[in-house]
Amino acid sequence: MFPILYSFRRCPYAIRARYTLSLLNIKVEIREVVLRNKPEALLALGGRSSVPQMICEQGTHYPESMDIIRWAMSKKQNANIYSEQQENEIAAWLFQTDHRFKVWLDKYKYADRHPAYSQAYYRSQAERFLRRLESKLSKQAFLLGDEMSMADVLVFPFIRQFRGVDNAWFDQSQYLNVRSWLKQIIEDEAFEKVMIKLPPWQEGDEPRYFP
Ligand SMILES: N[C@@H](CCC(=O)N[C@@H](CS)C(=O)NCC(=O)O)C(=O)O
Repeated sequence: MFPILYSFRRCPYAIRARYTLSLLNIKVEIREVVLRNKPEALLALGGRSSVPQMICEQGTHYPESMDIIRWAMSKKQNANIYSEQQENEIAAWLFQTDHRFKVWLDKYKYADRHPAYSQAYYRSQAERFLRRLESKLSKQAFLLGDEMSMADVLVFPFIRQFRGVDNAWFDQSQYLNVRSWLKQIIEDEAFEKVMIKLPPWQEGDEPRYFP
């Protein structure tokens, strides 16, 4: 039996979890969820009903993307290769992404639901994080240095989502280094594997495995 991963293809949190599992080659049973029609088996896990979530054979429940990622990294000793300072940097990028940038990203994406300000205003707020990324990526190829690291994996799905709100705006924006960083990651074969299309899971389906 493999752990069961409830996932949603386009969800940035699920993408970061799948990317990590794929990178570390940790096999799970994958169940594609339709958010407006969540399966009973996911709701029955209790607590939050967001994706991604993972449940192991022994019943251990991993209710958030970072729980899944930490579990995956703990399974592969050589994945824990970061110094204390790098761990701190990863934690800072994670915090900025999940608790600062994401707030503005959602308002930018769903500006019609937040009529207090214009879409351009929400984008300009989100751009504070883009400037931070741009500054870092103008000095080095990836967030921790010249190689891709967990920091990039945690952040890039959200920049991809930001780009998707208005591709044309992003692709001509001043954030040249952020643009090429994102392009490099999403045009790589590793990302293609993570974005494989699956039909929605239904009770009784034959298991599908990932990666
Ligand atoms: N903090 C969670 C957030 C996950 C999340 O918000 N996922 C979204 C999809 S991108 C979701 O499931 N939304 C539907 C819901 O919350 O019911 C994590 O890191 O896994």
